[in-house]
Order: sequence, then C-alpha cells, then structure tokens
Amino acid sequence: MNTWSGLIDRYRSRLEISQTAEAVTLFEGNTPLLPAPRLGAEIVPGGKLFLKYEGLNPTGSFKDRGMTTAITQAYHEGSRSVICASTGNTAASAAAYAARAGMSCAVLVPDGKIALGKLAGALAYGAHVIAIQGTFDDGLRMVREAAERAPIALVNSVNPARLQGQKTAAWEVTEQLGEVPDWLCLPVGNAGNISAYWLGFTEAGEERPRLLGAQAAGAAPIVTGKVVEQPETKATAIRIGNPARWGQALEALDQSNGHILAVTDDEIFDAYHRLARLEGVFCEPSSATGVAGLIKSVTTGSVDPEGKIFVCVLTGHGLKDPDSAVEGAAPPISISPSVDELLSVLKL
Ligand code: AN7
Repeated sequence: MNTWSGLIDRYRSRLEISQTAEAVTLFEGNTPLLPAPRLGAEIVPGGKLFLKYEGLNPTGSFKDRGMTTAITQAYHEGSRSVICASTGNTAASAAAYAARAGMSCAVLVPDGKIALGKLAGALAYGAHVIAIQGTFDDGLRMVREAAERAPIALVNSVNPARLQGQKTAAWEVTEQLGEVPDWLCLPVGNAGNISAYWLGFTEAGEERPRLLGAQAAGAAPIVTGKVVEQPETKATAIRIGNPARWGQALEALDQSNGHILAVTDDEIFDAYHRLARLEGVFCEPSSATGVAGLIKSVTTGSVDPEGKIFVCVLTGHGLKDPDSAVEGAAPPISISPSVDELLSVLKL
C-alpha cells in the first residue's frame, strides 16, 4: 500500500504551521533522488552526482512543497482567495492547490514570458490569469500591495509558510542519500528555494552541504550585487531582477561556505540537453541552471569534484516548456508509410 500522503502528513510537527489545520494536499514531495552516473562521469570526474527530480511533483515543479503549506495555512486562517505573481510555476501550483481547497486564485504573470505548460496549468486549474506588461518583479510589488489593500492571501515565497513546506526537500535528500551531500546545486531566481534548503539542513543538524547557486547571466542580481531592471534569459522561470529573499540567500551562501555564479543561456541549454540525452531526465531550462553552474565551477577549478557527492536540484519538469525542447532540436523527418523509406532514413 502506498503510505505517502503528502508533506504535511509526513512532517507536520517539524513545520511551523497550524498543527490542527486540515492539510490541503496533492500528495506532493517524496520525489526521486536519481543517481546520474553517465553525466556524473563527464562533469564531476572522481565524484558522484545525484539529481533531485522535483519536476515529478503533482503540478510539475518544486513549488508544490511550499504551496501545500501556504494554502493549508491560508485556508485555516479563513482566507478564501489567494494571489501571487509568478514566472509560471508558482502560478500553476497556487491554482491547483486553491482548486483543491475550493478557493479562488489570481495569478499575475509577465505577458508573453511564461512557458506554455505553466500557462496551460494555471488556466486548466481555473485560476484568474492576469498578464502584466512588466516583469515578475513588477508583479510581486503589485501583489504585495494588493494583499495589503484587499482581503486576499499572498502565497509568494515572501509568505513564511511557503518555506516551511519547501525546507522538507533538504530532509528528503539526506534521508534518500543516507548522508548529507558535500554540495547542493540549484538555480536561484527569487531565492526562496535556496533559503528553504538552508533552513531545512540547518534545522536537521550540524552537518550541512555547501550551496552552489546559479543564476542566468542576464538575470544575475545576486552575483553582480545590483538589481537588474530588465532581466533577460530564455530560462524564463528565473527571469527575476530583484529577488525577494536576496539577503537570506547571501546569508545561506556565506554560512555554507558556498558559491554563486552566473551562467549564460548557452551553458544552461548545454546542461539541459546533456541531462536529457545522457540520463533520460527531462527538466525545464531553468532547472538545468544548477547543473550548468556545477559544470562551470568544476571547469574553472573553483570546485574540486574528487571524492565528493553532488546533488543537483531539478526544480521543474521539461514538459513545462515544450517550445524550448522543440526549438533546439532538428525537426522530425516526414516519410510515407513505406518500410523501404523507413529503412533508408534509419541511422543505425
Ligand atoms: C523551475 O514560479 O519564481 O529561487 O514565480 O520555476 O525559489 O525563486 C519560479 C522560480 C527555479 C527559482 N526553477 O526558484 C515562480 C518562480 C524553477 C522555477 C526557480 C523557479 P526561487
């Protein structure tokens, strides 16, 4: 029998949320920690690579971890409507959990800059989708003020209940690995996830990994130390110029003796293709950013892989962004229904 019934059921006493609230859950979490020996041999010679495949959460991204706790808490406190700004995944997740709770949900997304699968999700779950002619950062500013002026709960990661759910990923990694990894590598956008992992590892004990954060070069405020007014990257999930948890991310990086760097879109897409083609793991471009950051850090000598265990967090599923997958690939070959023709085009 499957005994998994979601994060809150599994970890409630360790989560700072109401201990009596009825959980709003889609049985999120408990995602696989996949060994990645072929990619590992290429990018961390002498070390071991594992992939925490968060794209296998119910709506296809890690956001479901924080959304089960945020929506559970908001509903328990009496809210019946929620709002968020999003580059896409938060929107889809909020929409699904709101639907599950029978709440209404409004999501603000940057017009034309969200991947198709995320928009599809938000629409399918019945959210009120509002496209703004601006960036995610504009949207976040707007929803923060809207939640102050109207009776609507904000479920962006500035909501502390979000981090409570997201921190459980750190505990799962350690449980699955049987030890704390040497390095945890992940993409950084609004910096909620890196803050949550650090919180989780810190609450679990003395031993903690070093954090390796990666931002897209056109949206790397934490790396450059400057707000980016017009962030630009094909990894639209992390197209964020003024992260809400910037200070907390810097603290986590400092305390973990970690490292944050920028990677180009070409480096992101190289990692994205290698994950899929060497390991059969299809994640969205933003999710490959942590892997790209690891590749660059090893190549430039700032990380020595020898004897080390690396966990890369793959934050979202590849099907979230079908356009990125199709654009970068050769189109299918079209043939008539003839076996002769088939044999003539096969590459054996
Ligand atoms: C796949 O959905 O910000 O550093 O609004 O979707 O915690 O922001 C998404 C972020 C990484 C960055 N990977 O995480 C949103 C949103 C994927 C993401 C990030 C996001 P944070």
